[in-house]
Amino acid sequence: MATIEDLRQVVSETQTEPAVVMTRELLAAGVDPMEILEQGVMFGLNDVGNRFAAKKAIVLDLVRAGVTAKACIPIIEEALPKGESPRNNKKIVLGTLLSQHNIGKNLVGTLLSIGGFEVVDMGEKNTPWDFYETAEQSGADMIAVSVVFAPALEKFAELLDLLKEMKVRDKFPVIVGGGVTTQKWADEEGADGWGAQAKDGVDLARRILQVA
Ligand code: B12
Repeated sequence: MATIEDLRQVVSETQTEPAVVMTRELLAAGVDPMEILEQGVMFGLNDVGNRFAAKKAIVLDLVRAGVTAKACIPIIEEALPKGESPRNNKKIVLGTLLSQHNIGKNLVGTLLSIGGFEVVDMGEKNTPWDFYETAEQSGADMIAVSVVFAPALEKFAELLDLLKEMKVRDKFPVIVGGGVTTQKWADEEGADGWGAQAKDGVDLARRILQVA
């Protein structure tokens, strides 16, 4: 039977079909879906990212890695325990700032929904103004931002400045995460919370919005 290490390997090689088959196999064998996601799919994606950074992979490899991950993730999401949390009346606006990378954002959205929150998914390539406008128009309780590549880092500072300028900084707590962010950076920027993993988004939202 395939192991999580095998799954990581085929994701790293961007072999979509074998990755899908192994994901199914691991789930059928009772392996924890979050473990499959984090140690199989995400580690494999990281391998591709590291090769790209070392100039041993090209953009097409990133595209293929994205396709492979996106084929496995819905199968894993299906297997996540659902309906454990009652619906709460808290609404969270979620999107990526600038970037096209939406795999992490989508995971955050799925887990927030499973966690009982209403998610307003703004999709990709948003500007600070998009976040502000959507939060106002939807009557959001919180903004969750996914920052996956470096140019978005300074845009995050712009978002917080914009919220201050519009006098809604207290109205919309802002949480952030994503591959290029760190706790230290988020603290320095003045974010209300930072998470390394998608599941941290749920803990942060519960704590900040005081939901049981
Ligand atoms: C797949 C991929 C792509 C795909 C994305 C497909 C898609 N639909 O998402 C495509 C081909 C589009 C792509 C394009 C590019 N990419 Co790219 N890509 C990747 C890759 C390999 C994986 C990204 C990913 O999905 N990771 C898995 C997810 C689950 O991780 P994540 O987003 O970080 O999310 C997790 C946590 O961070 C957290 N999280 C995320 N958001 C949030 C939010 C909150 C509130 C919380 C609490 C938590 C949280 O939860 C998630 C799960 O636990 C990474 C390498 C890597 N190591 O990540 C490079 C990477 C991100 N890409 C990179 C680059 C440079 C690019 C391009 C500029 C390449 C180019 N020259 O064109 C373009 C940019 C396009 C654009 N305008 O956005 C760089 C960024 C470097 C940097 N410092 O800026 C990376 C790091 C590769 C590298 N090592 O150089 N890419």
